This record gives sequence, structure tokens and C-alpha cells, in this order.
Amino acid sequence: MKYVALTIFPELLEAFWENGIMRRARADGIISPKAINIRDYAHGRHQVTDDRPYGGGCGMVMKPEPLAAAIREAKKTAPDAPVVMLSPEGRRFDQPLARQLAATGELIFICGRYEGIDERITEQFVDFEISIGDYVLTGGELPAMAVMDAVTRLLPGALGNENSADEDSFSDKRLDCGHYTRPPSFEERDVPEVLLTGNHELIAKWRRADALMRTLVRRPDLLREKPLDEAEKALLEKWQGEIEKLLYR
Ligand code: 9D3
Repeated sequence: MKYVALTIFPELLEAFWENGIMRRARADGIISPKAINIRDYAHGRHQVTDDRPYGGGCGMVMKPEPLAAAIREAKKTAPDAPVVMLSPEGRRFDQPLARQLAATGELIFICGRYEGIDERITEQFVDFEISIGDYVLTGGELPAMAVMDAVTRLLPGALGNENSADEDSFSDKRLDCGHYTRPPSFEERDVPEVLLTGNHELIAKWRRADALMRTLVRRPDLLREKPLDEAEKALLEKWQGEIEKLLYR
């Protein structure tokens, strides 16, 4: 997967690519990332990349000419890449969109700063406009890293263990179960006994129940997004019975 990120802070992306899973994926040739400094394509003595908004108002807007030149440069390296613009007005990023982007061979990211970029750039060049959620950041670099992170871990070989486990139908639209490691007792809190039994069938059953309970309590909206399977219905009915016993005894 080829990534080209257009930014006025290329060091932010370089630091991201030089660490952890990204670093290894890059060393293994699974990703080949490159940052282009938009400022290098700005003209004049001060290489200005922003200007005042037409119509007035506070804040600044990224000028179209340096962005267009930087995008055209990126397209020389990645001619078939969809152009992804990170923007608070974009479509909310989620796992299905991560899968869709992971299926492309190359991606160009535009990381905006200030109040945004000139709308004519969006109209002319942008294929996907993506937001990572409803909160206000200071620019598109961190969102671009979030998208690259989610996409990279889906690429074959990027995670040490061949990934598929969390992409299967079970974990989709459900929270994960709780995780535990040694020691078995930590500051008066014990690991659930079943996890120490070595009984893999019982452990799998406990994990499914714990995941369902956590989803029910924290994210009941997810239970409506994917229909309950028979095992989940049985667990919910069992818990309903236990709740009714407590309430109506
Ligand atoms: C007053 C209108 N503001 C929009 C909420 C202006 C504005 C604030 C912050 C415009 C851009 C930004 C910088 N944010 C991003 O570039 C951004 C972002 C975000 O702030 N939240 C979630 N996802 C994203 S993707 C890019």
C-alpha cells in the first residue's frame, strides 16, 4: 500500500511511520509511505499556504494553488490513488470504510490546517472526505494517521499473527471481552476462574458471554446494528430471568 500525505507538518507523519507496527510494515514493504510538504509548492519569499476567507470571518483558508501543485506531484508517485481529504464535514470513519480503503493499492491524504481548504480543491480532486468523529481538532494530520493505522492493520502480513480473527462475523458490531494476564491475583482482584481452567470450550463460552454483557451495558446501539444470533438470545433470556427474579421476588 502506497501512502502519500500532503501536509505542512511532514515531521508528524514521519514520526508515526517510524514507530511500532507502521515501522515494521514499512520495513517489510507492506506499506511505502511518503510525506509531501505543501509549503514546498507555495510561491514567493515566505511560501505562504493560507489566506483570508472571501466574504470575511475569522480564521484562515488553505490557498488552492500550492495544494493543487502538491496533489499533482503526489499523483506522479501514485497515479491511481483515490484522494482522501480529512475534514470535520466528512463522512464518519468506520471499520467498513477502513476495509474499502484497504482494498485500494494506494492512497493520497490531504491534511488540512486552519479553518479548512479552498472548496474548489475539494470539488476538483477529492474522492473521499472523511471525519474521525464529532470533536474539534487542530488539523487533519492526526485523523490521517488514524485512517492509515486502521487501514494498515488490515493489510495481509501487517500484524505478526495472520489477521482475520477480529475481522470475522462474530466480533463485528460487538465489543471485545475483558482481557487478563499474570498474576492471577492483583491487588485483591482475581482473574475470572474459568480462564485458569484450560478448558477451551468453557473459556470461549465465557468470552462470548462477557463480550455480550459489555456490549449490552456500554454500547446497546451495536446490538441493534447486527441481529442477535441464537446463542446471544439464549444468554439475554437467561439474564432477563435473573433480573426478573431480583425485581419481583
Ligand atoms: C468553526 C468550524 N470548525 C469546524 C468544526 C472549523 C474547523 C475546526 C477544526 C475546521 C477544521 C478544523 C481542523 N480539523 C480537521 O481538519 C479534521 C477533523 C476534526 O477536527 N475532527 C474530526 N475529524 C477531523 S478530520 C479533519
